[in-house]
Amino acid sequence: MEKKRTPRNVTMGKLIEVIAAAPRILITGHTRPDGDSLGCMIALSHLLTREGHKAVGTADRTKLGGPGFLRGVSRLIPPSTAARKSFDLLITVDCASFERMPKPIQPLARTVPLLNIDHHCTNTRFGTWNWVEGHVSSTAELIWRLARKAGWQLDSIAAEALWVALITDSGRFAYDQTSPATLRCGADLLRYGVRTAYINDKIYCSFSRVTMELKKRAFRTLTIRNNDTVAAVTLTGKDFEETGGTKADVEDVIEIPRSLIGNRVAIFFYGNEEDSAETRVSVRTREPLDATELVRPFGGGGHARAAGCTIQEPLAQAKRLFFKEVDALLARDAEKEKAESENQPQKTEESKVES
Ligand SMILES: [Mn+2]
Repeated sequence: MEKKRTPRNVTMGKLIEVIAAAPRILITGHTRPDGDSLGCMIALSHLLTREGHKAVGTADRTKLGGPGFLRGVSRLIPPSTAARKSFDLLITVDCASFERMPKPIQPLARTVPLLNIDHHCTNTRFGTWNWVEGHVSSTAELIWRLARKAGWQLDSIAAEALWVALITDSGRFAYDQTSPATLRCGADLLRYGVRTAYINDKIYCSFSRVTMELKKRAFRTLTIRNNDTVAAVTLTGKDFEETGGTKADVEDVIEIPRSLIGNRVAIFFYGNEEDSAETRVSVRTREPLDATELVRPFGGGGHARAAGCTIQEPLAQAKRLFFKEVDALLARDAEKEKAESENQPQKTEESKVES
């Protein structure tokens, strides 16, 4: 049976009514949940349980990273387990599309009424009811507003989960979408005994010695080109062998080249010097440079600012090929900029004449 879709945002009153009428509620974030997704899942399932619902969140607990310390994580059930249970309502939090839901949950989402709460402007409004606010810092802000409106009593478990969601998605209150409302939300959460310094350590100062060793090695390989606009770090199979680490231990290693003043293209190469197997490349760009243009010649993909590919060449040759693409992209961008600046003075000239 095709479910009725409402493209517009549901009212807060209707939303509370839908939740109140559902005894058994499953809450899911996106696959491989980040801090916002996980924090909202934990907070909402905890609050609704306290309100007398049978509410449970779902995530693969073995892959939670930093926010995995949150109290309430132990109550999460794996998606494959959730898929075998019956629910009256499915709530997605911080999940921009149907496909972003954990795969095992998707069949369930086709039959159970679905409430979609999110802050991604790209959200496809796949819910039976949708509450999507693209300009808000985090889904946590929406869950907090909902809790306030519904009169659900916050406690330290819910507040810490929402705090983690809020600080991770707002970049500790620093990204563009941080608003007075974001800070009001944070201020309110602090009334419930949030351990701010402890959480900061858990999320931002929690690198293992393996990670530190790998980053140290990555720093030594830092290469800077094109007047500081291009920077790259490299790790080899030998680095991982000798440290006993994996790529998961250096997920943010690309922040090393990316944090150089003036950086426009940051690259992480992972391959081997000698054998001709393959080289993995991760790349981050800054506006307006399109990272997918860099990886497309090698069959890679991703987003406009973050992409990756595998080059079927040993490290040195792969680097040569990739830097050629980078140079070409920068040249195209310079051309575009030149063309625009040539148009610009003409316009102002004209407007001067007019006025
Ligand atoms: Mn989010």
